[in-house]
Amino acid sequence: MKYSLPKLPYAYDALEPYVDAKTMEIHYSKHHQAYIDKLNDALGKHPEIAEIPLENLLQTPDKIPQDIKTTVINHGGGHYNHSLFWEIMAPTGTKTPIGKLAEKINEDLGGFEKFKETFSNAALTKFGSGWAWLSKDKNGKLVVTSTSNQDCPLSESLTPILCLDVWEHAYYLNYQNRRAEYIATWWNVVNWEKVGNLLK
Ligand code: MN3
Repeated sequence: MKYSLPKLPYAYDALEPYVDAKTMEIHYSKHHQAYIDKLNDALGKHPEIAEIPLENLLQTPDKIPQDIKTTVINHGGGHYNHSLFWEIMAPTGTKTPIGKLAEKINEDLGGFEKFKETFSNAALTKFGSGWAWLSKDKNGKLVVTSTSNQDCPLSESLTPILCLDVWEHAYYLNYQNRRAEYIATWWNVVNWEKVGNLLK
């Protein structure tokens, strides 16, 4: 088996009350694991691409054999997206971006408050299941986007540095239909130091 669950950098209950322990446990140990299992199954059918890093496959999906292409985009995307998602959250930290990241957000996105509004809106208005993203484009400019399903910004020539999962499995136990509340409280657990490091 090629891919396995990355270690969660904190305990299941570490992000409470914003992200509850039960949601974190199921999301990480069941949902994320399921993406990994299906990704490994698909790649097992094509050992010739087994050595290509997942990032490269998602950046250039044309490299993926046709019969497993959709599976790798869905479940490989699921593995990549969730791995990033766990990393960009933390129980404590700076409550706002610092250093170069703060400067870039001011420069490219009209300041932190404006960025939060744009990003929250992208997350809120994503119809169905998907993600909101902060990414760096080819010219190094920061952009806010959203994707459906487990589609990853890597496939749009972007380098993601912050993401928010708005699939119902990410919030339904605690927030039910209140996606807006989930989004608004999630800002409390963003690991800005990590996001700043990813920008570099
Ligand atoms: Mn999820």
